[in-house]
This record gives sequence, C-alpha cells and structure tokens, in this order.
Amino acid sequence: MSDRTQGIVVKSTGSRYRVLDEEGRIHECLLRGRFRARGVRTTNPVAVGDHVTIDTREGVITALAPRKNYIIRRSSNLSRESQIIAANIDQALLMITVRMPSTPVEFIDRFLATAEAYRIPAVLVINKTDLYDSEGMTQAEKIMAVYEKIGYTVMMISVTEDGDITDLEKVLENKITLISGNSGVGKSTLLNRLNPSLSLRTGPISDYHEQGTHITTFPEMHPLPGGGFVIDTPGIRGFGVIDFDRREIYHFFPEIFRVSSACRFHNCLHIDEPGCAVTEAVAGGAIEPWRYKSYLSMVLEDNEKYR
Ligand SMILES: Nc1nc2c(ncn2[C@@H]2O[C@H](COP(=O)(O)OP(=O)(O)OP(=O)(O)O)[C@@H](O)[C@H]2O)c(=O)[nH]1
Ligand SMILES: [Mg+2]
Ligand SMILES: [Zn+2]
Repeated sequence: MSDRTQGIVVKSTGSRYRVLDEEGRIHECLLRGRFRARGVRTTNPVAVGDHVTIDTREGVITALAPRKNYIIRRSSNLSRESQIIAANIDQALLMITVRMPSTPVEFIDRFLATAEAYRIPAVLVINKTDLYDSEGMTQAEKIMAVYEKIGYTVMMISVTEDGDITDLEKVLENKITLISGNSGVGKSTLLNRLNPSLSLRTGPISDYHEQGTHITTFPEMHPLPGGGFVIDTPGIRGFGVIDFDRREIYHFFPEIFRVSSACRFHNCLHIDEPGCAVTEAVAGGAIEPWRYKSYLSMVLEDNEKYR
C-alpha cells in the first residue's frame, strides 16, 4: 500500500511546505534531508508552484518534478545564495497605478525586461481608474497605447468599483500567474475580489515606507474559482533580480530588438554608435523615448557594476 501522492506546493516558509494534492486536500510537509544537501546555492530547494511527490503518512516531500521555469532573487546584496521565489509560472501580471501611488515607467520597463529574460509572458493591469482625473486618465491611456503597440496585453480596471473584470478573469483562467506591483496598488484587493474566500489583508498603502527594508514574507499561491492560481508576491521585489549582460539587454525590449537588425554594427549597443537604427527610431518617434531611457539606464547601470 502506498502513501504517496502528487501535489503542488502552494506555500513555502523555508522549512515547511503546504502541498495541495489532486483531490484538493492540503498537506503540511517537511523535506527529506537529502533535498537540503542538494540545494547548495539556494536557500529553498522547493518553492511555490513546484510539483512534488509526498508521503502523506510521514508528511514529507519525497520527490520534485522537473521545472518548466523558476524565478530567483539573491537573498541579500552580499549573499551569493539565491532564493527561488516561484516555479512553473505561466505568466506575470504587473499591477500599476497612475495615482495613489504612481508607478514609475522605468519600473514597468524593468519588470517587462525581466519577464522577457525569463521568457514569461507579461500582462499589465492599470488599476484605480476611479481615482483618475482627466489628466490621470490621459496618462493611463498613453501607457496603455505605448505597451499595447509593443505587443503586451494591457487592461484598465478599478478593483473597488463594480465594473466588469471578466476580461482579466479570462486571462487568469487555468494559468499560474505571478502578480507583482508596488505596495498599495491593489494586488490583495484584486485577489479578494477574484476569490472572496481568501480574505487577504489589504491596507491603506501599508508598506509604502518599507521599500528597501527586508521583506520576510513568503510568496503564496491562491486558487481561483475558475481554475488556475495566482501568486501574490510581497512588495516590488517579487519578480526577482537578474544579472543582465549589458550586451543582451536590448533583446528584452521587443521593439528595440526588432529595429536593431538594421544597425550598421552587429555589436551596436544603441548608445551613440554611427548608423544606429534604434536611436534613429527614437528620434523619428517610432520608439517611445521613455522606453529608450529605461533601456539606457539599465545598460549604463550594468556598465558601472562591471567596471
Ligand atoms: N479607489 C480605489 N482604491 C483601491 C482600488 N484597488 C485597491 N484600492 C485600495 O488601495 C489600498 C491598497 O490596496 P492593497 O490591495 O492592500 O494593495 P497591495 O498591492 O496588496 O499592497 P501591498 O500588499 O502592500 O503590496 C486599499 O486601501 C484598497 O482598498 C481601486 O481600484 N480604487
Ligand atoms: Mg497586498
Ligand atoms: Zn544600434
């Protein structure tokens, strides 16, 4: 008789793992020792989103299925050790707001470039449209137009108003979606609306002043009534940090990558090289200047790091 069953990790707090099995039962599990031995460079060898085999009688995870992908971040700036934030992600959703708080476009661009680097499709959701005056709405529409033109899916919603959010529900259906966004944009409020039984804590822009402090909360995966899961990540660092190679960054800005094939030099960095099709496209209006600025800031920052 076997006590083995398959499941998916829905919560990980370093040493304890919550596993949801195929019949919808929850199991609190520990890891067998050999998992620890293998996870030399990560603080957590098993993460939210992992498919695992568990021994229900002993309450231990006995095997880990191969991952389709995973997102990591360094545990701290000084540490070489990484934390796996989540595994087997189908898409990443960035929630942004134009007011209360206002999301800097450079933050959007870093998020999207990171998603591209992971090859994870990204969706932008502009929230709190009920708060926008005509200037705010113009800004939101501009953001929507710029990112839709590049090829991203962009939606505008107000989570707290009664309006229709079925488009968003359809995008989330039967997928594992990682949700990120600055503190206070309304991530938890959205999750509560999608699945009222969650009763997640929301707050008037709670951690607003805590950006840059140590966030010790762990990501958690929540089931959706229509099938699928959403992973609520704490704060803006939820999507992890990649050590970009500065020569590759333009690959992760799709519209820059598309025109770059016309640059005179194949190793063009699109900064000040002669015959650069990218800087021409920026000057001609085909590439949005703020996107190019975000690109440059990532390249130059990286430059300093490796000097
Ligand atoms: N007016 C308005 N307020 C909203 C909307 N969505 C969320 N809020 C409010 O914004 C505040 C912050 O929402 P949360 O859901 O806690 O934000 P969060 O993104 O989960 O923030 P962290 O957990 O700190 O990362 C709460 O007071 C919500 O009621 C919206 O569409 N319109
Ligand atoms: Mg929250
Ligand atoms: Zn170029």
